[in-house]
Amino acid sequence: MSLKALDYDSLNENVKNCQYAVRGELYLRASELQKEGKKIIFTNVGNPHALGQKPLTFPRQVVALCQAPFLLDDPNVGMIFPADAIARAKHYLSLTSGGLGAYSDSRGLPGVRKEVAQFIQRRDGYPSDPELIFLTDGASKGVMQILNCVIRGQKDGILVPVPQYPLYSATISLLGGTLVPYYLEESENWGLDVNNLRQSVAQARSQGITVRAMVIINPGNPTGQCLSEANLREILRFCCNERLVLLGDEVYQQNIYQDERPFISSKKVLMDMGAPISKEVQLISFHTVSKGYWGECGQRGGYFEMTNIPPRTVEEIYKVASIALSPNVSAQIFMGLMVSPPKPGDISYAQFVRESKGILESLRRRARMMTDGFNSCKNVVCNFTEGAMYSFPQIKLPPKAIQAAKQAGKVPDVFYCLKLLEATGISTVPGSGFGQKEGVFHLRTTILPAEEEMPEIMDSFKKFNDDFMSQYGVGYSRM
Ligand code: DCS
Repeated sequence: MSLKALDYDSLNENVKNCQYAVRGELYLRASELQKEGKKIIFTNVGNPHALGQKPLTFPRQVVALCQAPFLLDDPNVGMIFPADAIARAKHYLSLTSGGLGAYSDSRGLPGVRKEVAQFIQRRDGYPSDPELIFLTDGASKGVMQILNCVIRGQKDGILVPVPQYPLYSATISLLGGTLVPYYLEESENWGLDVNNLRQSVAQARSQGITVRAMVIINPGNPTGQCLSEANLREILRFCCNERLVLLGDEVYQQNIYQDERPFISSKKVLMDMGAPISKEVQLISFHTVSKGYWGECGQRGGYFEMTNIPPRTVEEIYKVASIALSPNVSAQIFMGLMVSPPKPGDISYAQFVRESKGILESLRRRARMMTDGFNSCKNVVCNFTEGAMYSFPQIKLPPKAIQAAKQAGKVPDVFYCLKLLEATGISTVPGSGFGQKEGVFHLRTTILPAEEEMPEIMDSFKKFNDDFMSQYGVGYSRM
């Protein structure tokens, strides 16, 4: 009997080959344990509100009013909502054609795209054109749309950092392209060495792969490093010479926990380099409302900005975006608010600053607590989380533990993370889900648990780890 299209054996192989560890085996087991009544600390996903982060007040007030515009006609509205929130809600509603229940243009509301362009211009000091900004349902959708335009088939390669956030590996698999890895140097604070890039490209080419684009994640996920300006310049020069499109994933640009290397956008560095390179390199930059001190993951708001992309290509990307009709309109308003928050003198300014600073300062302290906690554990070493939302310690698994994992039919880091989960309820993602060098093991955890819970979590991690290491002997597996 012939198979039907959605019988498992007849599914698109690209779908079956695609792996997404952030919601993989560990997550599924954690969900099961939770159903059985065990307390689980979900540190597998960078989902701040799920771990208790409170939403910023002002943007929620504005969007609440946009969702329920009849409140604006209530004579008591001013008793619940500050005047600047009311004014902003009216402003955003005036940018829509029928409120939040109406589709917008598939590139997003022109008025919000203009606000995004103004934000980029303020941030970078260079003009930004709203026509080259598309609003998306989270950064993920934008990344998928762009990779879809780039990848023509199996012979097309995309340079992706290893370790990487698996949106990239998964989407490249889904689209039937080839991932070309370049390794970040753990011993250099997860720095990016352009010589590694050259080697990766040469090797891919020798296998008949056409390398078409390069992904950078800055600040890094899962690795947490912030790229220096000099490094970004090298990368842009490399992309120019190799004729690669640069996909700059900058979703963690607000999440910076050190002062030596503040965030600097790829667009600014490119423009600073001047002609001819500033007119040559094709760059797509991504941003989101899911991260930073906003953490509004569930709203699904994002944008991408295109630099040096020919108008006919922009038209094609517009067409692709149009198939999905319209990004979420409420999320577009969150994006508008993120790029134009309350200003000094506004009624809500002080509260907004207090809330956002409070979150960022606490994240900075948590980044430090986690790194120090991991580094106090037996056979664990961890680079400081300079930015983003994750800690990515290396776990030096003793040979006996590797043996035990093999016997259990598990990848060694999956084995370790499962044991950690069962013992402590801490739900992490094994390093193999992000890619790592052969024979080296990691785990990723977010730095998002509530600050007051952090000492207890790190104590319980340390106890588990040190017992585990004693149980399996103290040998080192690192080659
Ligand atoms: N890019 C990077 C580097 C990310 O880490 C994420 C989300 C995204 C893009 C997509 O975000 P949005 O689609 O929500 O805008 N990070 C995932 C992670 O590693 N944990 O949680 C989600």
